[in-house]
Amino acid sequence: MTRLTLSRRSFLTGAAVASTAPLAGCFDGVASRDSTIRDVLETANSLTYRVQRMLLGSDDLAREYSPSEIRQPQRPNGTTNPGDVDYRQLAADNFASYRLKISGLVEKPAQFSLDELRAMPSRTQITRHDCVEGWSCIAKWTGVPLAALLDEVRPTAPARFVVFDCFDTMENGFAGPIRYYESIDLADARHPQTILAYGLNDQALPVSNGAPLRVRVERQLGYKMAKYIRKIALVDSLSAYGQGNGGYWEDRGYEWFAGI
Ligand SMILES: Nc1nc2c(c(=O)[nH]1)N[C@H]1C(S)=C(S)[C@@H](COP(=O)(O)O)O[C@H]1N2
Ligand SMILES: [Mo]
Repeated sequence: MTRLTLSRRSFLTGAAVASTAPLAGCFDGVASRDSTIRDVLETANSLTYRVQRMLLGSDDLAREYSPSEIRQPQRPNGTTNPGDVDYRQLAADNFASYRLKISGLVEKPAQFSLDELRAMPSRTQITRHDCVEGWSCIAKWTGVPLAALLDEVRPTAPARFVVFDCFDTMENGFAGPIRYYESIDLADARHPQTILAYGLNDQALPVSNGAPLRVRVERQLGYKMAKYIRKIALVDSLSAYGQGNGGYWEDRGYEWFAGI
């Protein structure tokens, strides 16, 4: 039981205290070069998906903060300006011709413009984003609950995962550039705080933070929160994507279930 109480969130908070950084700030560089903290984080990674699921309960909410606790802009990380040609064209007209396509194991595949998404019921939440590198930011996110979109497209019985396909590519290898992608299970997809965000701190979501649409999965680490969402698919297996581990970073060794 002791082991289970060692959540990644408490490690991150501990790291912040140790470095005397303000508790609610962006802890830039706190852990990125500290191998001890890094090792501890990787130990926390070994908590299994099933154990974390049991502990979390399906609808427990991540902590939400007050506006006064937003102390700085959300620190852009990873890709901050995709070079993809289609993306550049969409960005040039402020994403007016962007369409979010949802397909795969659904009864009613559909696509949504940004205006349509903005017209749907929205949710705003002030939450803390924890990056595996050891920094955190508190920010206010506004978007459409993913559950509402799932209700529209109606996943079929075999659907187990939601896969987010992104516009940005991460590196050039022999096989060409690799697109960022991520995935979550339906329990997280339907969680009340899981939103496709188009707003950040009362402004339109900036390109550096994932415009036009990025997912918030508040009970998991930052790398789960795909930015620059190109399309979404409902699937029964993750094997067809990348190396089959469910995400760009998962294919490079990170845990698929990155519970905090
Ligand atoms: N498409 C895409 N999504 C991404 C990334 C990325 O490089 N590309 N980086 C991830 C990581 S590691 C983090 S910490 C967050 C950073 O989000 P931010 O730039 O809004 O802070 O986005 C995540 N989602
Ligand atoms: Mo991250």
